[in-house]
Amino acid sequence: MSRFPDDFLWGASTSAYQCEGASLEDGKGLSQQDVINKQNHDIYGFADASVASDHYHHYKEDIKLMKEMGFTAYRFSLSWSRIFPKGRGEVNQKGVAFYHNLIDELKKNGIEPIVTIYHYDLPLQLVEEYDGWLNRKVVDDFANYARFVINEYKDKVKYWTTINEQGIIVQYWTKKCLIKDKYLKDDRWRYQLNHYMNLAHAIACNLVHEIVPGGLVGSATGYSPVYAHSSKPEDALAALHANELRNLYYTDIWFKGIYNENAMAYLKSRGLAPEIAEGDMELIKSGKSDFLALNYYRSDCAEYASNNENERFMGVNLTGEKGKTDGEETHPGFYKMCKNESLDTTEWDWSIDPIGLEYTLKDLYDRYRIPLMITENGIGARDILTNDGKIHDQYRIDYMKEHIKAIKRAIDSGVKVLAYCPWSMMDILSTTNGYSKRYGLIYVDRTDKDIKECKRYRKDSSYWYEKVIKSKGEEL
Ligand code: BGP
Repeated sequence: MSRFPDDFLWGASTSAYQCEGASLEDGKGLSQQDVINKQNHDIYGFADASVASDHYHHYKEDIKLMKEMGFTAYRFSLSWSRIFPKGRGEVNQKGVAFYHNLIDELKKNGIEPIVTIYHYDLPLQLVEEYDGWLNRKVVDDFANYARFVINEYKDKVKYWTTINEQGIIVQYWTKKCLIKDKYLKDDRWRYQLNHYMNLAHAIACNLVHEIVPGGLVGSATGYSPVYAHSSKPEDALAALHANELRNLYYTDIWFKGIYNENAMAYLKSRGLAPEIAEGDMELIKSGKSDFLALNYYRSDCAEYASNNENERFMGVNLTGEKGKTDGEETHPGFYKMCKNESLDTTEWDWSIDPIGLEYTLKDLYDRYRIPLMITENGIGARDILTNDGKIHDQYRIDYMKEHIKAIKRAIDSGVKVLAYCPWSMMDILSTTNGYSKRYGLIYVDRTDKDIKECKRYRKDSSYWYEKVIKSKGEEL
C-alpha cells in the first residue's frame, strides 16, 4: 500500500456519555442519556451511564494509550450538562476545567482534538421544562451553549463537529432523545426536531467562523449508501428514494441549504413534513460547512414498496443473534429496506461493506466537492479477555484494514479525506447493546453487571493500528 498524505489525521472516536461516567460528579447535571440508559438498564440489563468506561477518571491513562498507538487526532464530544448542569444559566467551572485538561493533555501529546458539540445528551432539565428538541426554544439554548464552548476552547480546537447523526436521531428518536408519550403517535415530530437541529447546526457553523481563527466546522452524519435489491427499475427507484430520504435530506441542507425536494414531497404527502418558520431557510443557508464528518459502518439495500404497506422506521437487534432485527424501515409507495444477500453481517445484522465506504466517499465528493473525514467506523463484537490479558480481535483488524484500503482508493481517485477516526478508542457503552457489544481498540474490563475497576488492556487491533499509523498507512 502506498502512503497516506503526511497531514492525514489518524485517531479514534468516543462520545461523552458513552465513556466518561461521573454522571453526577463535580457538579454535572443529568442528561437525557443518563435517564434513557437507566431505563435500558432496568428493562434489558445493559449498563447505565453512571460509570460507563470511567474515562473521567482515566483520561490521562487513555491519552497515554492514544500516544502509544501514535494517534494524531482524537474525536470526542462535550457533555452539555457537565458545562451547563441545567442546560443554561450557571456554568459549572469544574466541567469547563475537565475539558481544558483533556484538550491540554491531548495537545501536549501531539494529538489534534476534533470536538463534537452535541452527541445525543441533551440536559435533562430542558426536556423537563419544554420537551427538549421538540420545542423551538432549544435552538436558543443550544446557541448559548455552543457560543460558550466555542469561545472557551477557541484557542485550542480547530476542528468542530456540530450535531452527531441527525438522520439516526430521526430513525431512533426514542433511543436518542427522551420523548414524552404524547408525541409518540405522530411521526411528524421526528422531522420537526430535525428541523430545529438544522437551525442549531447553522448557528454553530456561523459561530465557529465568527469566533475561531481558522476554525473548521461540519456535521457528523451517520451515512449508509443504499443499493437497489435487484436490477428491476422499481427497485432502482426505491434505492434512489431511500438515498434521498435517509441521506440527501440531511446533506443537501448542509451543502446546498435546501431540503431535498423529492424527499420533502414524500414527507408532505404523508403529513410528516416539518413546519418551517419565516427566516428559517435563510438561517440554514447562512451556516456554511467546511467539511462533512462521516460515521460509516455499513451499507443498506432497498426495494419497491407498495402504497398498502405500513409506515415504519428502522428496527434494532437487541440480542446480538443474527437475524433478530425487529423489522425493516418501510415508507409506503416510496421504498422499503431489505437484506443484501451478497454481504456478510456482524452478529447484530450490520452489513460489512468496505467498498460501500469507497462508494460513499466518491459519491459525496462528486455531489458537493467538500473535504470528508471519517469520524466513526468499526465493528461491534463480543471480545474476549484471555487469562493472560490479551484480546485477539482479528475480525476488527480485517474490518479496519479493508476500510482503510477503501479510503486510500478514494483518495487516489481525487477525493479529499482529512482523517480516519474509527469507533471507538476504547470499549464504551453501546447505544443499543450496553457492554455486550464492544468496538474499542482498548479493552475496558467491566461488564453490564459488574463495573470492576475498568482496567484498560490493549487489544491485538491496537498493536496492528499502531503499525498502520506509524507507517502512514503503508503497512496494513
Ligand atoms: C453511532 C453513534 C455512536 C455509536 C455507534 C455504534 O450511530 O454515533 O454513538 O454508539 O453508532 O452504535 P451502537 O452502539 O448502537 O452499536
